[in-house]
Amino acid sequence: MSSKNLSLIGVPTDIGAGHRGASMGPEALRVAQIAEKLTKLGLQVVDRGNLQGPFNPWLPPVDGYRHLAEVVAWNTAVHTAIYGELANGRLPIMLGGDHCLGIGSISAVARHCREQGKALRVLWLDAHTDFNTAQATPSGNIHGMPVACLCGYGPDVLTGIGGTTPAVTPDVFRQVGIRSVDEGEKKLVREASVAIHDMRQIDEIGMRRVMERALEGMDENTHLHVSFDVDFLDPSIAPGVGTTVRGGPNYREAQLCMEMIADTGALASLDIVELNPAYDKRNQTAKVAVDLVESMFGKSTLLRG
Ligand code: 4U7
Ligand code: MN
Ligand code: MN
Ligand code: MN
Repeated sequence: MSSKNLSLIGVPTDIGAGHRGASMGPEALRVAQIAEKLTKLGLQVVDRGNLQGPFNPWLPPVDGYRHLAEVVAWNTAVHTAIYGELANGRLPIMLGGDHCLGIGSISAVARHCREQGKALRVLWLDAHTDFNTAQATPSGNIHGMPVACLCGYGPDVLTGIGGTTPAVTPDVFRQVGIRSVDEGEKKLVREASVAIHDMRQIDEIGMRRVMERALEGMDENTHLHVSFDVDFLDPSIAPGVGTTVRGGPNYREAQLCMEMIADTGALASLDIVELNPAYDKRNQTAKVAVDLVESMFGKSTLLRG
């Protein structure tokens, strides 16, 4: 691992989502003892508390975007915070918040990699490709658009966060767990040649070979960023999300996915997003997410050492 000094950054907002409640995600992860559990693995963990931003006014979309100005404000704060942690040689873990915040965090990671001459790989664990545009979106919710925005398809105020447009090229992404892509979005991901490892591929060749492919071609110079949308998981183990899609990875498949991330030794930044405690029962989804994050940082690998 390039750094064992972890910084937790809470981003309590549901500004880009279609259901309220992801704003409670950071606290639910803390209640599930994310800091304590990572500390037990021998990592140095500092909780930076929460970022601040505008309230969710809960208005309808305007010109294809809901809450665009507020989404810009939150993502600008995220970009600054994540960039600062990386510049200090630390490993930032963003506790979301909805997935629109990936624009701020990944643009910061990309900027850091450019400055350090590092290669970037983004592992996007999600039921959705999040590649909608104002024209393609069925909802106007910006949590369905972060990958497109990062690749330069979106409003200038979002594609320009971090100073360079586009922040990344589509070839940095490997998407795993995909099982819900909108009609217009399908055309866009195909045109951009995003590498998608969908659920059918997991069914056909198994999580092990899917992850081998998704992690292929990385070296000592690669910064691995994981963007973990909790709706990646099957709703039977993770009901606490706003946008459940059945047929996701089960507990063992998800564990293997995380263990293989740990084995790369390249994990250098992480988003945990879309956790929605309003849909959860007894914080079980936060607990599963923390359990999986422990594996991502080597918990199960230690047993094999
Ligand atoms: B998430 C959706 F229409 N595609 O754009 C949309 F199905 O960050 C859902 O992956 C987006 O949870 C889900 O609204 C965004 C919908
Ligand atoms: Mn997502
Ligand atoms: Mn999703
Ligand atoms: Mn979602």
